[in-house]
Amino acid sequence: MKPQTLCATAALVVAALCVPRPTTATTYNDINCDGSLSDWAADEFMEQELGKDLRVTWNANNLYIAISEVNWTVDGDLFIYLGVDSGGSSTTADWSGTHTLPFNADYAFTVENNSFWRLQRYTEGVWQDTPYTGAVSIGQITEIELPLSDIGSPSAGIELLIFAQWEAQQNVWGSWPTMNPASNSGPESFTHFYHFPSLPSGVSPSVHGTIGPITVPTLSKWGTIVCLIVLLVLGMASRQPRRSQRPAA
Ligand SMILES: [Ca+2]
Ligand SMILES: [Ca+2]
Ligand SMILES: [Ca+2]
Repeated sequence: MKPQTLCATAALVVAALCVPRPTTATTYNDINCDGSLSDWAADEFMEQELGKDLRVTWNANNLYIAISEVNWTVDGDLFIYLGVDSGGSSTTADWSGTHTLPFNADYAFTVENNSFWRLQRYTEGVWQDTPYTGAVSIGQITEIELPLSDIGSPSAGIELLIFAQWEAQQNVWGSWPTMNPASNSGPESFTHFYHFPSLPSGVSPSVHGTIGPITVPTLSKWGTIVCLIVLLVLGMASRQPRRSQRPAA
């Protein structure tokens, strides 16, 4: 292959690696917590665990989370862990036992049933109840509004992990991201979380959010490394003297 052709091909590869993926813009979305999913867009669906769908979206004031097809009165308890800053705890609040988180969580929203839920904050070394001013609809379809002002007004994005326990034991039957363990047996060490580097308007939550510990900056770093390798190979190829230009022996 001629060096010029090699350069053009490599440039196309570099361009493909470096151009961001197109997104379908949906945020900001205003969700009505009413037990209906009609106000959610397709690209706000994150993952399905055992037939239970997780949806996430936001607007300028609230983060919204929906879990469908679980009756939290009889089918277990719901736990939403959020990281919003560098502090926090990698151990969950005690609820028939504790679990280990893959990040330092600062806030936890817990649902026991359709008449008991609470927001907690990890502060002064313990999980403590903290004021919650959002709206919820807890039924076969659960929609939860988390006012950003209730969770520290995160400015550097959020980490998010959600799991479901048995009704009266700490055994985990489901978790989102679904790469996490859910062994139905005692304490878990969770491994993965959703990372939203920011909560902007005009993005698709399912594209904007990545699954950590591989985060957006890490993927960008690898893209940069691949680009540098390609450019290095190109540079070496262009320095090779053409056969016809070699001096006669
Ligand atoms: Ca709704
Ligand atoms: Ca944190
Ligand atoms: Ca329950």
